[in-house]
Amino acid sequence: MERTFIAVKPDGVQRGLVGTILKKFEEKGYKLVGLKLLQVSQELAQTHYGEHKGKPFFDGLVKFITSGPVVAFVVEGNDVVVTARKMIGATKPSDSAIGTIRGDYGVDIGRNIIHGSDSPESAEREISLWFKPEELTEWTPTISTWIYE
Ligand code: DAT
Ligand code: MG
Repeated sequence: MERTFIAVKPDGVQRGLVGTILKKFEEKGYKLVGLKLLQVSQELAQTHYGEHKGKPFFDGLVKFITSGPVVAFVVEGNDVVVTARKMIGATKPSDSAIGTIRGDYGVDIGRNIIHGSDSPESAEREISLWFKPEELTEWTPTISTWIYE
């Protein structure tokens, strides 16, 4: 089973979208294995977005992600990395299909509500960056046999 890292960014938390977003992942059938609300440090923000260091939007991105609480979570399921990205939508909200999280709730690329890992390798890196192993919980949802054949 694959896992991915999701974060509701400060704009999503401020706008009261945490429950709505969690509900989408729960209703899809993915298993929640880690969840926390935190104030992101400069160091965590810069490491998390390390691939964008040097780009014109980097400083603003770090300032934004550290500007208020973030809700970080890990979900598990078949092909969850690529499917979560589809649920999230394109980086630029105006390119995101209606029905996706960014397509439904976002307007500006710099306030696009949510982060999701872009590959299984990124997911592994981001999960271990944001969560200690003991913060992730192994459990079997009783509905598993109605989600998977
Ligand atoms: P994604 O979050 O879809 O993986 P990304 O990794 O390319 O997108 O960029 C990380 C975040 O940085 C993105 O969610 C919003 C911000 N960002 C990206 N490109 C930007 C741009 N051209 N101007 C402003 N912010 C940008
Ligand atoms: Mg990215």
